[in-house]
Amino acid sequence: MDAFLAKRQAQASRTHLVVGNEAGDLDSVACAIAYAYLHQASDDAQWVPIVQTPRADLVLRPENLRVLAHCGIDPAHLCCVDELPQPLPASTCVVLVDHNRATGLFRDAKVVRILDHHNDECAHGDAQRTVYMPGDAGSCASVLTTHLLERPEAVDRAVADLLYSAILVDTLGLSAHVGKAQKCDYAARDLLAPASSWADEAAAHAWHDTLQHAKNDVSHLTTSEKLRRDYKAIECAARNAPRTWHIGTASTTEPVPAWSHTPRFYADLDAFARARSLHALLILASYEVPGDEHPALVREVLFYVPETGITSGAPALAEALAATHTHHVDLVPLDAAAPSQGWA
Ligand SMILES: [Mn+2]
Repeated sequence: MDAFLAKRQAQASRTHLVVGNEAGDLDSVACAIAYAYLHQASDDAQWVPIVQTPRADLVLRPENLRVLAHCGIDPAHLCCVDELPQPLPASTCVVLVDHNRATGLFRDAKVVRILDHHNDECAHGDAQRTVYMPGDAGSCASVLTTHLLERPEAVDRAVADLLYSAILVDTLGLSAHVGKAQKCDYAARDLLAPASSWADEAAAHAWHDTLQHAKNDVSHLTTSEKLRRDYKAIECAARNAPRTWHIGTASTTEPVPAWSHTPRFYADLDAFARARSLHALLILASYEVPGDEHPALVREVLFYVPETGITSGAPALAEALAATHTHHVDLVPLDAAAPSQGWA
């Protein structure tokens, strides 16, 4: 696997790219590598897996590095987004994994294939698509496994380990009570586990704990690094000016209230939002707390609007969100610090 990646990375004409989403999570990285690897013999095209993380930021995801090391993959042999020519050659073809609308550098590339598990934005009408709803697959690695692995008994151990690790991380260890794991994920587990390093359930649990621990240990990161770790940009059409809202979402595993009271928290949020010309920045925290029988999953959202953002519409939008009470969403106010400028 590592030799394959080194060869692909050295390829001069990178015109066929398998691209994971811009958050660069394990699911995206594993799917991009696995897709390229699985198609090396069966396709005319030389697919190059792309990690949508600048090389310097690979260290922000220790769980990814942990899995790569386990699979014998040297991160130096991966191709990072900041190592591609800008703009891309006009002949560039792209396979999207773990998202279904091309972003950034890939926006105008020819998308030929999509494998995903997010709400389908129905972009790239010509592409061959295998897009599951989030409620039907907890991980893109599961979609890829159930659709592309024709002979799972012959699957390479490194491929099985990459995909199985991504499924474990995305579904919180395939836990039934958290509710992220779906039928597709269990089916993928059944295909991959026997070929992987964690054939029995106890070993898989232990591996998941190791990865979760690596993922949650963000204590050494600055606020800007925590925001960059799992970041996505969204554009929303609006009826009034500025017509297009630029919204950033930063997913974290750190409780927001305590974090918001740390020095320079809002100053760092503000600098982060302004550097990306954001109208609003959302921090989406999700983490487990001990429960009566099982750990419970807590989700928090902090909505920050810099002074230059959509301050007039922000309070109304936040109030509308806060008024949402369904069996899925039951928001209660957070005990977070207030910013001295901007709005949260
Ligand atoms: Mn995913």
